Parts: sequence; structure tokens; C-alpha cells
Amino acid sequence: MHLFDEAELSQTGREELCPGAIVLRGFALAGATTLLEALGHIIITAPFRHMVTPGGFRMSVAMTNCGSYGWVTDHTGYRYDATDPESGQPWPKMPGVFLKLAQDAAASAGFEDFTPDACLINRYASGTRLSLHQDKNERDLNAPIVSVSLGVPVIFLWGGLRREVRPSRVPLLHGDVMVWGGPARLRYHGILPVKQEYHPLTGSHRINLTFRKVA
Ligand code: MD6
Ligand code: FE
Repeated sequence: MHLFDEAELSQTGREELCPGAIVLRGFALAGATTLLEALGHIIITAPFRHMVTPGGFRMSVAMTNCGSYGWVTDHTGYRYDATDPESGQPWPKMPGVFLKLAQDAAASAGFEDFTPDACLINRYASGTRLSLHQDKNERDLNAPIVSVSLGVPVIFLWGGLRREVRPSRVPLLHGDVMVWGGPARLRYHGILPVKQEYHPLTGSHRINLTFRKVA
């Protein structure tokens, strides 16, 4: 995508998807370069990797984490772990710019005092998808999740509280931030296969940061 198109597509404003879930358009636009720079440091010690689901499938989304806990999956199941299984070391510290953005977005959506202790970082190449799932491994389901989209745009699938509910489609663009909690916290959601596109800051990738309170 060219810079010109990007400027046209980027919006500001708030879109409530349902009670508890809001998209803050362009909330991370001004900080995007700084966020990606900090990410560059994280992946030196905790590189992106393709984890394996409990069912034995290699995930097409590449993942890493920062913060006190990281989300991991392997043949034994999903869990949050204080150490990176690849290195045996703690996950990289959550950068100050990550924390501030997550807290500002949460507050803007009405969740004061959000103190995330985990940041799952997803990287999508073209063709990569994320099938419908619920986020329910976090101990405190009262805390919201803050989700930051960077780079290539995607279609977010926004489902219901049961898997059978047909999801609606929400475009998420570079710089958009979704805050999601309360009655929406356990909704099913996913990402449609990512189109082959180009973004000046991420190339052919989409990067997603999801901040959670785990412990
Ligand atoms: C993604 N996000 O946007 C995947 N989960 O790449 C998620 O799975 C997600 O964005 C919970 C809350 C917000 C999210
Ligand atoms: Fe999720």
C-alpha cells in the first residue's frame, strides 16, 4: 500500500462493536514507529516462532511475547509461562512505550488502572489466518485485553459467545487499537487469511500486540 492510500484509509474515532468492545481508530498511529523499534529489540532475545497446538498443528501465525508472562502452546496445551521455552530465559521486559500505549488505550475505553503483565506478539505473513477462538487462559477475566494492529490491514472476525454464532467482519488497519472486556470478554474471534499487501513499516506483514493481565 502506498503512503497516499494509507493516509486516506487511516481514520480516527471510536467504533463500539458491542458493549465492552471498542475500536479506537488510529490510536497507535503516532507511536507506531517507536513501537516497532522496541519490537526489534525484543525479537533479538525472543525471536518469532511457529508454535504447535495441543492437536499437533503448527500455527501459521508466528509468535513471541514480552512482559512477566508469555502465552505459549505445545503438545501439552495452552498456558502462560514466565520463561521462554526456546531460551529457558524470562521473556524480555515489556517496553515502557508498550505499557503506556496499552494503559492509555484502556483508560480511553473506560478501563482505568489496567496493568498488563503479558504482551503476546503475533506476526502474520500473507495467507496467514487465525481460526475462531476464545481467550480464556487469563486468570482475571475482569481485566480487558488491549489489541494493537500494525502494518498490513486485516479482516477481524467478531463472533458471539458460542462458536456457532456467525461472525461479523471488522477491518483493522495500521494504528487501530481494540479494547475488549466486560460482557465481550469471552466472545469468539479470529483473523481471515491476510492478503498480499505492502506496508512501508512492516513490509508484507501484519503485527498484532495483545496486552493482557494474566496473574
Ligand atoms: C490478532 N487477536 O488480532 C489476534 N484476542 O491478531 C486476538 O486473538 C485477540 O485481538 C483477544 C482480544 C483481542 C484480540
Ligand atoms: Fe484472541
